[in-house]
Amino acid sequence: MPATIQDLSSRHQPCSDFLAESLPGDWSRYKLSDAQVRFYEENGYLAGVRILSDQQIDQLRRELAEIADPAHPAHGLFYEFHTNESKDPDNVLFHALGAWRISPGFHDILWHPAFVVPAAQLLGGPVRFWHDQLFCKPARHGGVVSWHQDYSYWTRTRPMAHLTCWIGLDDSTIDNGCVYYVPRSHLWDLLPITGLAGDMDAIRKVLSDEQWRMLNEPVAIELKAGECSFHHPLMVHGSRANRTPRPRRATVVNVFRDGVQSASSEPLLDGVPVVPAGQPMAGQFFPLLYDPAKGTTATHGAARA
Ligand SMILES: O=C(O)CCC(=O)C(=O)O
Repeated sequence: MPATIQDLSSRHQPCSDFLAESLPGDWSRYKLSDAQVRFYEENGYLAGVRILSDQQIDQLRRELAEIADPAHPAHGLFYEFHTNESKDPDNVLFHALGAWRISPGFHDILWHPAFVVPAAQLLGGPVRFWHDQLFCKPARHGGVVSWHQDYSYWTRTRPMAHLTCWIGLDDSTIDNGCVYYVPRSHLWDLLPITGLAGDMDAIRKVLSDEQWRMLNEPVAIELKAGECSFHHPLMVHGSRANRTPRPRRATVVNVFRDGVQSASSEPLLDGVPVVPAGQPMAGQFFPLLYDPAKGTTATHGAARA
């Protein structure tokens, strides 16, 4: 790595002024209502929670444009980088893991109180970082994300106490390929991996007739840029193609409740040292983001929930 490249994974607190307008004040303003928490528990998802200001959206769009270029000097810090996960040029899905190591906005968003406070409520405890993802569909030839459960990809971390937060960097609509959820599918058993791009319905072969019927009655999660949806690790979700003249860009933050352990003696992410099976997930790559019992992580000082 050239000397000038900083790996931001060594910084376990906000490292820029990205959150300057979000941290001060009483964090209880970020709390979900009891009705929202109940909705999540019953349906496996919760949509329409605002995370980002217009200024923060603009900053993330600018940083995304820079880091999506494979010639970016810190490109090697991505855990995974797929300019097109589908390989089909008419159905492009840009998908990358590890932006938090590279650019300040994607780093600091992990500590955003509008994210960590609700996440702690939905997880029922302290929030530890797992990894981030970028999911971007270009205008006109954006591809699908096939129906899947996130935890199918995460069985190497246990117990299942995980949560996903999907944050739009554009308005997402039915036309430009918004996420769809299958309400209450978080009550299904774990399904095997059937693929993430290309064939939207590849999951069909592992579903019962009743599950297939439910899958054909999904809910479209249309969101304004800067809003998020949270979903359970067993929630079946996917998204359709983008044929509009507008891109559909999103950043995703995956977390788990503190105390989740490694269940593998292989590296959990590319380039990350092994966390031996049975050891709690922790260390440079898996920072504790927020502990509701303490009101905040130490470095947030006065900004208490
Ligand atoms: O962005 C999308 O369309 C899908 C995102 C997704 O699969 C996820 O957030 O787990």
